Amino acid sequence: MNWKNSLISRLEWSGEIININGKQKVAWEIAAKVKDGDILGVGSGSTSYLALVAIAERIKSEKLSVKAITTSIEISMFCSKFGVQQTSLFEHRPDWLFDGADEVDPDNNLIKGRGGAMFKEKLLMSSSPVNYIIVDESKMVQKLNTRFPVPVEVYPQALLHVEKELKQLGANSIVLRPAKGKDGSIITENNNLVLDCNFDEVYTGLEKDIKTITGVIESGLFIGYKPEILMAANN
Ligand code: ABF
Repeated sequence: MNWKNSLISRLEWSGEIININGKQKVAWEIAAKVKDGDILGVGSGSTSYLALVAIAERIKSEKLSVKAITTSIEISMFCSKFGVQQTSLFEHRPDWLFDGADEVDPDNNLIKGRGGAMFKEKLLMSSSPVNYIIVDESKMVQKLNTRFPVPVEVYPQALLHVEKELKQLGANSIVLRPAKGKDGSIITENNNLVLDCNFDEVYTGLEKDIKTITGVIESGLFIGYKPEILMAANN
Protein backbone atom coordinates (compact mmCIF):
# COMPACT_ATOMS: atom_id res chain seq x y z
CA MET A 1 0.00 0.00 0.00
CA ASN A 2 1.48 3.40 -0.91
CA TRP A 3 1.45 6.38 1.48
CA LYS A 4 -1.57 8.03 -0.16
CA ASN A 5 -3.69 4.91 0.17
CA SER A 6 -2.50 4.39 3.73
CA LEU A 7 -3.50 7.95 4.68
CA ILE A 8 -6.88 7.63 2.98
CA SER A 9 -7.70 4.32 4.68
CA ARG A 10 -6.76 5.76 8.08
CA LEU A 11 -9.03 8.74 7.52
CA GLU A 12 -11.82 6.43 6.43
CA TRP A 13 -11.35 4.41 9.64
CA SER A 14 -11.66 7.53 11.77
CA GLY A 15 -14.76 8.61 9.83
CA GLU A 16 -13.24 12.07 9.53
CA ILE A 17 -14.12 14.55 6.83
CA ILE A 18 -10.99 16.60 6.45
CA ASN A 19 -10.56 20.04 5.05
CA ILE A 20 -7.40 19.45 3.03
CA ASN A 21 -7.18 22.95 1.50
CA GLY A 22 -7.30 24.85 4.79
CA LYS A 23 -4.96 22.38 6.47
CA GLN A 24 -2.57 22.51 3.53
CA LYS A 25 -2.21 26.28 3.95
CA VAL A 26 -1.37 25.89 7.65
CA ALA A 27 1.03 23.08 6.75
CA TRP A 28 2.98 25.59 4.65
CA GLU A 29 2.82 28.11 7.50
CA ILE A 30 4.43 25.50 9.76
CA ALA A 31 7.06 24.62 7.15
CA ALA A 32 7.96 28.32 6.84
CA LYS A 33 8.91 28.38 10.55
CA VAL A 34 11.63 25.73 10.11
CA LYS A 35 15.20 26.97 10.53
CA ASP A 36 18.44 25.23 9.61
CA GLY A 37 19.57 23.07 12.56
CA ASP A 38 16.13 22.78 14.16
CA ILE A 39 15.10 19.71 16.15
CA LEU A 40 11.38 19.32 15.48
CA GLY A 41 8.76 17.47 17.51
CA VAL A 42 6.51 15.89 14.91
CA GLY A 43 2.94 15.05 15.93
CA SER A 44 0.54 12.44 14.61
CA GLY A 45 -2.65 12.63 12.57
CA SER A 46 -3.52 13.89 9.10
CA THR A 47 -2.67 17.53 9.85
CA SER A 48 0.80 16.72 11.14
CA TYR A 49 1.27 14.53 8.10
CA LEU A 50 0.56 17.44 5.74
CA ALA A 51 2.96 19.69 7.67
CA LEU A 52 5.65 16.99 7.54
CA VAL A 53 5.28 16.70 3.75
CA ALA A 54 5.67 20.48 3.42
CA ILE A 55 8.72 20.48 5.72
CA ALA A 56 10.32 17.59 3.83
CA GLU A 57 10.00 19.57 0.61
CA ARG A 58 11.74 22.57 2.21
CA ILE A 59 14.52 20.39 3.66
CA LYS A 60 15.14 18.86 0.26
CA SER A 61 15.03 22.03 -1.84
CA GLU A 62 17.04 24.20 0.61
CA LYS A 63 19.33 21.37 1.86
CA LEU A 64 18.44 22.14 5.49
CA SER A 65 19.88 20.15 8.34
CA VAL A 66 16.79 19.35 10.41
CA LYS A 67 16.03 16.39 12.66
CA ALA A 68 12.65 15.07 13.80
CA ILE A 69 11.57 13.45 17.05
CA THR A 70 8.32 11.69 16.29
CA THR A 71 5.25 10.86 18.38
CA SER A 72 4.31 7.59 16.64
CA ILE A 73 5.72 4.76 14.56
CA GLU A 74 3.44 5.79 11.70
CA ILE A 75 4.84 9.32 11.47
CA SER A 76 8.37 7.88 11.91
CA MET A 77 7.78 5.74 8.84
CA PHE A 78 6.64 8.82 6.92
CA CYS A 79 9.83 10.66 8.02
CA SER A 80 11.90 7.80 6.59
CA LYS A 81 9.82 7.78 3.44
CA PHE A 82 10.35 11.52 2.87
CA GLY A 83 14.04 11.55 3.85
CA VAL A 84 13.61 13.53 7.08
CA GLN A 85 16.38 12.58 9.51
CA GLN A 86 15.29 11.42 12.95
CA THR A 87 16.68 11.61 16.44
CA SER A 88 15.27 10.75 19.86
CA LEU A 89 14.73 12.16 23.33
CA PHE A 90 17.83 10.23 24.41
CA GLU A 91 19.91 12.71 22.43
CA HIS A 92 17.85 15.88 22.02
CA ARG A 93 14.92 17.93 23.17
CA PRO A 94 12.77 19.53 20.47
CA ASP A 95 13.20 23.25 19.70
CA TRP A 96 9.52 23.33 18.84
CA LEU A 97 6.69 20.96 18.03
CA PHE A 98 3.64 20.75 15.80
CA ASP A 99 0.70 18.38 16.28
CA GLY A 100 -3.06 18.07 15.81
CA ALA A 101 -5.86 17.76 18.37
CA ASP A 102 -9.40 16.45 18.66
CA GLU A 103 -10.85 19.24 20.81
CA VAL A 104 -9.61 22.69 21.89
CA ASP A 105 -11.36 24.74 24.60
CA PRO A 106 -11.27 28.57 24.98
CA ASP A 107 -8.16 28.30 27.22
CA ASN A 108 -6.34 26.15 24.63
CA ASN A 109 -6.69 23.00 26.73
CA LEU A 110 -6.89 19.93 24.51
CA ILE A 111 -8.19 16.44 24.02
CA LYS A 112 -5.79 14.37 21.94
CA GLY A 113 -5.19 10.68 21.37
CA ARG A 114 -7.55 9.48 18.69
CA GLY A 115 -4.60 7.56 17.26
CA GLY A 116 -3.63 6.17 20.68
CA ALA A 117 -0.28 8.01 20.68
CA MET A 118 -1.06 10.44 23.53
CA PHE A 119 1.72 9.20 25.83
CA LYS A 120 4.50 10.16 23.41
CA GLU A 121 2.56 13.26 22.28
CA LYS A 122 2.41 14.52 25.87
CA LEU A 123 6.02 13.58 26.57
CA LEU A 124 7.15 15.58 23.55
CA MET A 125 4.91 18.54 24.35
CA SER A 126 6.29 18.57 27.90
CA SER A 127 9.83 18.53 26.49
CA SER A 128 9.26 21.31 23.96
CA PRO A 129 9.39 25.05 24.75
CA VAL A 130 7.10 26.03 21.83
CA ASN A 131 4.08 24.04 20.69
CA TYR A 132 1.85 24.63 17.67
CA ILE A 133 -1.47 22.80 17.40
CA ILE A 134 -3.16 22.78 14.00
CA VAL A 135 -6.94 22.41 13.94
CA ASP A 136 -9.97 23.60 12.02
CA GLU A 137 -13.13 25.20 13.41
CA SER A 138 -14.77 21.80 13.96
CA LYS A 139 -12.30 21.07 16.80
CA MET A 140 -13.22 24.17 18.83
CA VAL A 141 -15.52 23.50 21.83
CA GLN A 142 -16.70 25.48 24.84
CA LYS A 143 -15.99 22.52 27.15
CA LEU A 144 -13.71 19.53 26.64
CA ASN A 145 -15.38 16.13 26.20
CA THR A 146 -18.19 17.65 24.12
CA ARG A 147 -17.65 15.70 20.90
CA PHE A 148 -14.78 13.39 21.74
CA PRO A 149 -14.25 11.05 24.68
CA VAL A 150 -11.20 11.34 26.92
CA PRO A 151 -8.86 8.47 25.95
CA VAL A 152 -6.99 6.75 28.77
CA GLU A 153 -4.06 4.43 28.03
CA VAL A 154 -4.08 1.51 30.46
CA TYR A 155 -1.68 -1.31 31.27
CA PRO A 156 -3.78 -4.36 30.24
CA GLN A 157 -3.86 -6.20 33.58
CA ALA A 158 -4.94 -3.01 35.35
CA LEU A 159 -8.09 -2.69 33.24
CA LEU A 160 -10.67 -3.62 35.91
CA HIS A 161 -8.96 -1.56 38.60
CA VAL A 162 -8.65 1.50 36.36
CA GLU A 163 -12.29 1.25 35.24
CA LYS A 164 -13.46 1.22 38.87
CA GLU A 165 -11.29 4.24 39.73
CA LEU A 166 -12.35 6.20 36.63
CA LYS A 167 -15.99 5.76 37.68
CA GLN A 168 -15.05 7.28 41.07
CA LEU A 169 -13.72 10.31 39.16
CA GLY A 170 -17.07 10.76 37.39
CA ALA A 171 -16.71 8.64 34.26
CA ASN A 172 -20.27 7.82 33.21
CA SER A 173 -19.32 5.80 30.14
CA ILE A 174 -16.15 3.79 29.57
CA VAL A 175 -15.60 1.98 26.30
CA LEU A 176 -12.66 -0.27 25.49
CA ARG A 177 -11.47 1.06 22.13
CA PRO A 178 -12.06 -1.45 19.34
CA ALA A 179 -9.36 -2.68 17.02
CA LYS A 180 -8.34 -0.83 13.90
CA GLY A 181 -9.14 -3.60 11.45
CA LYS A 182 -7.76 -6.39 13.65
CA ASP A 183 -9.38 -8.80 16.08
CA GLY A 184 -9.28 -7.84 19.73
CA SER A 185 -8.81 -4.40 21.26
CA ILE A 186 -6.41 -1.68 20.24
CA ILE A 187 -2.90 -2.18 21.47
CA THR A 188 -0.97 1.06 21.63
CA GLU A 189 2.66 1.41 20.63
CA ASN A 190 3.45 0.66 24.27
CA ASN A 191 1.41 -2.59 24.17
CA ASN A 192 -1.39 -1.12 26.28
CA LEU A 193 -5.16 -0.71 25.88
CA VAL A 194 -7.23 2.45 25.46
CA LEU A 195 -10.43 3.27 27.37
CA ASP A 196 -12.55 6.03 25.83
CA CYS A 197 -14.33 7.81 28.68
CA ASN A 198 -17.08 10.39 29.04
CA PHE A 199 -17.06 12.31 32.33
CA ASP A 200 -19.82 14.11 34.21
CA GLU A 201 -17.44 17.06 34.30
CA VAL A 202 -13.93 17.69 33.01
CA TYR A 203 -12.75 19.69 36.04
CA THR A 204 -9.34 21.39 36.18
CA GLY A 205 -7.62 18.66 38.22
CA LEU A 206 -9.06 15.71 36.29
CA GLU A 207 -5.93 15.12 34.19
CA LYS A 208 -3.80 14.84 37.35
CA ASP A 209 -6.39 12.67 39.14
CA ILE A 210 -6.50 10.21 36.23
CA LYS A 211 -2.71 10.06 36.18
CA THR A 212 -2.55 9.04 39.84
CA ILE A 213 -4.49 5.79 39.19
CA THR A 214 -2.08 2.84 39.26
CA GLY A 215 -2.16 1.22 35.84
CA VAL A 216 -2.85 4.43 33.89
CA ILE A 217 -0.02 5.21 31.50
CA GLU A 218 -1.42 8.52 30.23
CA SER A 219 -4.64 10.29 29.28
CA GLY A 220 -5.50 12.42 26.27
CA LEU A 221 -6.33 15.45 28.44
CA PHE A 222 -3.77 18.23 27.91
CA ILE A 223 -4.63 20.90 30.50
CA GLY A 224 -2.50 24.02 30.96
CA TYR A 225 0.09 23.44 28.23
CA LYS A 226 -0.93 26.71 26.52
CA PRO A 227 0.02 25.74 22.95
CA GLU A 228 -0.39 28.22 20.12
CA ILE A 229 -3.42 27.25 18.04
CA LEU A 230 -3.12 27.56 14.27
CA MET A 231 -6.55 27.55 12.69
CA ALA A 232 -7.10 26.00 9.27
CA ALA A 233 -9.72 27.93 7.29
CA ASN A 234 -12.75 26.05 6.03
CA ASN A 235 -12.00 26.59 2.35
C1 ABF B 1 -3.01 13.46 16.82
O1 ABF B 1 -3.80 13.23 15.69
C2 ABF B 1 -3.90 13.04 17.92
O2 ABF B 1 -3.60 13.44 19.20
C3 ABF B 1 -5.24 13.55 17.51
O3 ABF B 1 -6.16 12.68 18.05
C4 ABF B 1 -5.18 13.43 16.01
C5 ABF B 1 -5.69 14.61 15.24
O4 ABF B 1 -5.64 14.22 13.92
P1 ABF B 1 -6.08 15.14 12.73
O5 ABF B 1 -5.09 16.21 12.62
O6 ABF B 1 -6.06 14.16 11.58
O7 ABF B 1 -7.47 15.63 13.03
O8 ABF B 1 -2.67 14.78 16.87
